[in-house]
Amino acid sequence: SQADGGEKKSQRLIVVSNRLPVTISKDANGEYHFKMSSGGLVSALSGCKKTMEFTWIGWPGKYIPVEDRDHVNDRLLKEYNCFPVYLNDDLADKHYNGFSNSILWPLFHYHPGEMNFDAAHWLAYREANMRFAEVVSNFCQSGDMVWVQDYHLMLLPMLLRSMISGESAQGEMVRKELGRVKEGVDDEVVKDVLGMQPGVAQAVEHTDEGVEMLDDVEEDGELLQMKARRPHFPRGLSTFQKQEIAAKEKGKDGIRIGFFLHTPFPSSEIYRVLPVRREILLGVLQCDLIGFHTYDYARHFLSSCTRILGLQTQPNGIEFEGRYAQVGTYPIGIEPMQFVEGLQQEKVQKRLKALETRFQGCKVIIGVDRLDYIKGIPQKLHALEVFLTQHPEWIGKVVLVQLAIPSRQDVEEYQNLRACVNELVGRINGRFGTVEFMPIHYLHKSVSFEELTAMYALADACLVTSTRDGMNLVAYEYISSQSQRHGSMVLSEFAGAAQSLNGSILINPWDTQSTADAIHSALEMGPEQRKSNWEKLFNYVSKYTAEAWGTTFVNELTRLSGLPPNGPAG
Ligand code: GDG
Repeated sequence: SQADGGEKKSQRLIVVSNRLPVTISKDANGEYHFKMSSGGLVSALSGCKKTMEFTWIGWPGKYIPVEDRDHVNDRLLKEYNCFPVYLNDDLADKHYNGFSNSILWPLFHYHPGEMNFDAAHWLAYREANMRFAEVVSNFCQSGDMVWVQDYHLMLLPMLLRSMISGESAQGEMVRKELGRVKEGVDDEVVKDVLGMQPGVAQAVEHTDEGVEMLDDVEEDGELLQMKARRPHFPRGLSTFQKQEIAAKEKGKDGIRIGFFLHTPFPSSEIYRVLPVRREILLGVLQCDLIGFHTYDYARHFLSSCTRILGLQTQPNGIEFEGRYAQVGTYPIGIEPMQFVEGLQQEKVQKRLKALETRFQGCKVIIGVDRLDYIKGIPQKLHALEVFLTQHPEWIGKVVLVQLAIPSRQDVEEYQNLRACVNELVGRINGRFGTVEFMPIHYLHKSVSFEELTAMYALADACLVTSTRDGMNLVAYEYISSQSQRHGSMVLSEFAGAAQSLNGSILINPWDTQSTADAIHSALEMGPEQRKSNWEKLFNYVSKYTAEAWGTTFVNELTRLSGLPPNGPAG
């Protein structure tokens, strides 16, 4: 929208995540309704939205009939800056529940025993990443920044690079497995363009200017084949340089791609269990910037690249096919003011008073976790049981309010966990409970933001016992809600947050005795110590916010050119 053409157009930022942050519903009259969700990522991007032209691409979470899509797409884009990637239910299920949550999720959290590798799920993962790449590549223009989120989309950077340029990233998967070279095309030509991703562009014949090819182009929902031309490349160019030349012809050069992993990246000794370990690494190596929550995760990623791909790495990145993928640490945060201000609401204050009356004379420990085996809920319950056994004077004087938010209920491991936790809660309550008193208040449901804030403010301690956790934002939220009480934060050393939240009581959740001891210290800690801990913690949480995280990552990505810091090697 530059009338004079001289003004610099604002930077475009495209964020890609598995789910769009919008929930779509259709009422009895056939009318569509949209509701924006308020997740962490939404607030994290609020800073970038102020200075950039912003679009969010993702799966809308629901099947939309083809005839309704024009209307839905239009409203999503105009009202919410969102653009959908449609997946049918079967593909979405195999991609999300199948590969993402039954293979990558357990493996990245050091649960190889829970990993169910199934080739059909891998194919679905690839296919879904392909669909995303098609939508993003159609959408993006020269100079755009594309920021890919999380483990559901680890092949997207590579597929996107191939599509925007027609020049394949050297990923073996793209070359061999996705190769859908049309029959009947001259062998020599096929060889010449094998670097391109067939199925996206197919070579037809050589001309003086380059290679004529047929490009698959989607128009009005129909797949058309259009003639396009790929230039002859001078000898000795890296894949990166060829990609840029070819992309320029299509008006899609200078596109920077970032990737952020919200989970841990495991040690290479665990990562190498993955049957498709090469493909996943190659998938993200076409990025300009790859971000992790902690230094350890970044280091594990780099050492996996060395051990599995045989690549040489630098402490801050890795050169691959002429492109430099910078690797860095960007610990996420929250918007603490949402909790500080939320707590001032009359409704929340009223609820807090009611809860305080209900639990008078009794200390409250809060646990808030998705019901996921990485959150160490059984470990937490075991530690509470040991604590109550060794300190019977606390029976009747402390309760654990454990919120377990239903999660991924279609996956078998989650159903097993649910049964296990039900059993433990029943056993412990049966053992220590009386008619008047139960030590564990267990809720298997989600609660409103207001209720959650009131519970955070009520609690004298918060207990996070994850056996692995990318970061853990519950700890941040509890700290933000404790300006009055200065409650103790008991935090697993296996949560990324343990690297940042200095002032917490750190525990190893597998060490039941130490965890029980930590519960004891948390409850008995004097007000001065609690205050000084809380001040340190709140200081950190206020400084390293979600918005700061988003802005820092995007600013770094803006700065990068794709070239190695000291020019191309060799
Ligand atoms: C992944 C990584 C990383 C939960 N129940 C309710 C509710 N919540 C909100 C919490 C918090 C969020 O859900 C949970 O965030 P976590 O960070 O603890 O965990 P994951 O969902 O596993 O997130 C994690 C994160 O990505 C970000 O990178 O930190 O390590 O696993 O915000 O408040 N909110 C409301 N009602 C509930 O019942 N309102």
